[in-house]
Amino acid sequence: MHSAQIILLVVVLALIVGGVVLVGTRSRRRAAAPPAPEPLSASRAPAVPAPPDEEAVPVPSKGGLITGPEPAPEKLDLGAEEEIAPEPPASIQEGLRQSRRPFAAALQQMFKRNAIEESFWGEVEDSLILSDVGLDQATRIVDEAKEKVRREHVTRPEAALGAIRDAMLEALSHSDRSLAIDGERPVVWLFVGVNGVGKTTTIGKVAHQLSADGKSVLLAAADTFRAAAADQLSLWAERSDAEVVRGAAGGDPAAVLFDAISSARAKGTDLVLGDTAGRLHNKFNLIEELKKIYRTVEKAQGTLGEVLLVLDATVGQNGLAQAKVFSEAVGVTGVVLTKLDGSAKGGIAFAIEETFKIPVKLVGVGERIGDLIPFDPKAYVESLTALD
Ligand SMILES: Nc1nc2c(ncn2[C@@H]2O[C@H](COP(=O)(O)OP(=O)(O)O)[C@@H](O)[C@H]2O)c(=O)[nH]1
Ligand SMILES: [Mg+2]
Repeated sequence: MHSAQIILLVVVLALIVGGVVLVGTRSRRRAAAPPAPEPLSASRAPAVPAPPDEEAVPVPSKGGLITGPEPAPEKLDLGAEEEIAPEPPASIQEGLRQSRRPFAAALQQMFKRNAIEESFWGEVEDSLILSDVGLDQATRIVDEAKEKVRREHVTRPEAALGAIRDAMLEALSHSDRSLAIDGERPVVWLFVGVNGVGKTTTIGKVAHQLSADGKSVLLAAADTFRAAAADQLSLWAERSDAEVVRGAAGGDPAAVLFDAISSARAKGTDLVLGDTAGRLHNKFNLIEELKKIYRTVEKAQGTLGEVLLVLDATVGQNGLAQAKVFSEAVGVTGVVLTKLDGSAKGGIAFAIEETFKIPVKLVGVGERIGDLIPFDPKAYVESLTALD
């Protein structure tokens, strides 16, 4: 063998050995490497596996529908059981603890002045708008308070607070907020609204309160669009001592409601609470489905008591525009304003009544079963304007 050949052989051997060592090190490294972190979404995975048929339901592409933000992952875990244990009664003051701050804080600043000037009113109006009260209502409240202050020759800013409170209360004082509970059995309440606003949770809370008041309640799982929705409702039924009627996932929601009302009629149940889908393949389907569900109440010989539009206080005024389709599809009798505890602004009840001309009847102030209270305008206005 020539020396050149020997050198070549040595080089080739060296390359082969080096390669093997490198591959070995790599694979050892791979084995030793810590597992890749779970994607963030995994930690928020639903408490139960996603229903198998969820894939089968075509999910509309972005913007194709009337929905709010992408729905949160299905959450069947309704909270630890111990949370149901004795809990302090929910109150609007407690619920608005977070949201009253901006408006009250702005008022507090304004009241540091010596006299009421034109700019004072401009600032009140601005802070009302920033608190989600809505332009029209803010203007009306300020005009009215200003007029009252002028009539009464008030000059000190603190004295204007009463006028502002009166004007705010006046804006909310023309509604009948009573709930139709009595009537020929079964009285039916339907809950409509965008996905994720809190329909199913509200139904659970309402069922709990009605049951506690001695009423017999049956829940109709007419949101068949999301398979897990019926499970979620069944859990609430268990917790609130109510019955539940459910159909096949993806089945006809109106048929579920029909069965529920028929069953309630047979048993003499006082109330049927109907859950509905907040999202369908497209806007047309959603409206048609809602109308069909609405007509079913009569067809099944139930007494339509309430059609409650559920609105999420945290989505602000854009959410109201998206929810309008529901009030246009069916005759809504009242609004349930949920998540007021999570709203950083709190004044949305004014804008809702202005936009929909429908009274806010109930307010959700938390996720616990007792966190639903009747809407009391006086307590609401006092909470929004409470100076610390
Ligand atoms: N903080 C708070 N969360 C709420 C309230 N009402 C509902 N939620 C939460 O909102 C989420 C969506 O509720 P869900 O009832 O499933 O909405 P649906 O899609 O309209 O039926 C859940 O995590 C609920 O616990 C409320 O008043 N306050
Ligand atoms: Mg639901």
